[in-house]
Amino acid sequence: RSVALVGAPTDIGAGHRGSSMGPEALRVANLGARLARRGMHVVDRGNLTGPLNPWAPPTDGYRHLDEVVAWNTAVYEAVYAELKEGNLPVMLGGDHCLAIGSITAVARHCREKGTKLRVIWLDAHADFNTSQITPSGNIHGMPVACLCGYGPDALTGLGDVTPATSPDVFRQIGIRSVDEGEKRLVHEVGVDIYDMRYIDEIGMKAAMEEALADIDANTHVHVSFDVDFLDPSIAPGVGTTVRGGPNYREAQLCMEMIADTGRVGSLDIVELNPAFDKRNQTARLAVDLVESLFGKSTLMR
Ligand code: DIR
Ligand code: MN
Ligand code: MN
Ligand code: MN
Repeated sequence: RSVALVGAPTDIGAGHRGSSMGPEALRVANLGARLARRGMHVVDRGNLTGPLNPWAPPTDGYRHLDEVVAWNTAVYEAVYAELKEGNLPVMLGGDHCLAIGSITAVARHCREKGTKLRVIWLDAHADFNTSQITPSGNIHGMPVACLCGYGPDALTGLGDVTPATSPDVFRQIGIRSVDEGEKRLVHEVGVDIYDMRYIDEIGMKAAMEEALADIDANTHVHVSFDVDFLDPSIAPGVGTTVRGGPNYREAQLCMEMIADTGRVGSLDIVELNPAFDKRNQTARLAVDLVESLFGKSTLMR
């Protein structure tokens, strides 16, 4: 079993340019070598290709819909191919719209294997906007909605089954910025959201225990790691910083507890934007946390 790094260098779904440089920043921060040092067999598949960013205004509530579909089709096919080969895909974004493709692929893999899917969505944002309620038209604010069937046919129907998933699959951690219409929708559909107030009150440990409850030997855990999950004081290299996120130790504990399930089967690392970073520190922090997600700990191994 290999870890397969799949780069998706685009900022097509974002409101700032620059997350297209994310895959290379993660490579420069030694992601591959760090995972190899953990005893994992790592293969770097290089980067997928797709349309350039036309930097156009939204039409009918979507910016760059055709280009987002093209990139997600490429991600879907690449991630599905890795899972089919028995590999653990790590999608290097790119902006968070790419999770539509990767999680649609993971959902198909789980259906074919008869495995239960659990998505741990680490983010400052709920990413549950639709074309009707989005304040921006940016599709990186819509992937969870699309995966649950709320979105354009071209994105909700990427895979073999539509919708690819349902809200009960998701556990969202670190949330602290949800738009007005989005608030109504996440309540209506019942997304399980561990927002920062909840984490402040009960602590990261208890929150993660709840979010990871009933993961069993037959569960595939997909982690979708939006780097803006982290507090901007430690992770400035993202387009949409929101203050009040998890600090370094809280983020480490979160990753370590996910690792302890032993069920991580796929990962997205998204929204890293080197144009906002300083000395690649946010990429290096993301790599540090991903090592923990794959089992690095202070005293063991
Ligand atoms: C905002 C920003 N909710 C939007 N979303 C972001 O435009 O829909 N998601 N940055 O990661
Ligand atoms: Mn996001
Ligand atoms: Mn975000
Ligand atoms: Mn699997």
